[in-house]
Amino acid sequence: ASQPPRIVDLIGVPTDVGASARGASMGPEALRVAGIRQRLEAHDLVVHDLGNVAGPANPWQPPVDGYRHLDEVVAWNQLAHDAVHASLKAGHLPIMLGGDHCLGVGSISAVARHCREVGRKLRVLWLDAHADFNTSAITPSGNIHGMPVACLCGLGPQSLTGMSGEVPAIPSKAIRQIGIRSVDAGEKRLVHEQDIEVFDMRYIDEMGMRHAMELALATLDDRTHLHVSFDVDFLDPGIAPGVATTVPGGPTYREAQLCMEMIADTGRLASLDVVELNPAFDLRNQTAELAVDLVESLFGKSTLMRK
Ligand code: 4U7
Ligand code: MN
Ligand code: MN
Ligand code: MN
Repeated sequence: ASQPPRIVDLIGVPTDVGASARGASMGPEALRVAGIRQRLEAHDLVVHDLGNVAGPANPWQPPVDGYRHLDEVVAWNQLAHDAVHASLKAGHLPIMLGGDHCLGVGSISAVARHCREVGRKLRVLWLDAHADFNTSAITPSGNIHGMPVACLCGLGPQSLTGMSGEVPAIPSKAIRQIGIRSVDAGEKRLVHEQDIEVFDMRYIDEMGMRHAMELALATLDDRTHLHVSFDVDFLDPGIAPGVATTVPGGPTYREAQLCMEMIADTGRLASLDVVELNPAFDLRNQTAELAVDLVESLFGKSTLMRK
């Protein structure tokens, strides 16, 4: 069993082609301004800021056949896939700075490909207010940032489902969704059909974040690659206004910290997405600063020494 990588690669993917509100393209720079590099370096990590990948402009068109900007979404995801895969291949820990959540397809397809290549198991934690399980047939918006989990499970256009080299890229049983509180009607049926394990806000209300995370992190072993896909709208909008798709009733500051600290405690975190931060909706970069604070906790920040 290898030690978790200690070199972190920051990969900026500045696009909002998968959303209908503009502004997630400014996410990578807002996270840098909030000091993501310095905060990680304070934890004895070596940080390589690889800068931003460069993809096509947002054409700002209505959906066609249930997809808005499919060609541009594929292009950006291919760039994200290639950058994340190269980072993993180098033995580093990639942090993809989004960008909207359509990029989860490219990032996690790269993780899936890497896990196949090195014979690792995969666990994906999807921290989000939304299930992101729409397809072109059921989407209320056509926005592909509402579809990445379905694509990873093999439901979607071949240009996105096939990105890892296999369809589905990941088995649905590898996924745990946490914080969910907005699921569209057709989406709800698919999430049930695919048997995705969901710890929604009702579950967290009744059982607590601690119990939810204990179950979401159960059965990890030293062969497991743990990927976290952190959609910033996971957080309660009262503390995190800097997203385009706020849903009331999300985790508090303390609940979110506990979630991140329990992930850190596993020692298995091997790749991360920070997506959907939208500086156009933020107040003095406070949501970017909060996201950086929580990322720091994912790498072991806690008030007192525990071990
Ligand atoms: B995000 C939505 F209809 N479900 O598909 C959709 F409510 O990556 C929202 O989680 C999707 O921020 C939100 O457009 C995508 C909508
Ligand atoms: Mn290196
Ligand atoms: Mn999302
Ligand atoms: Mn969301």
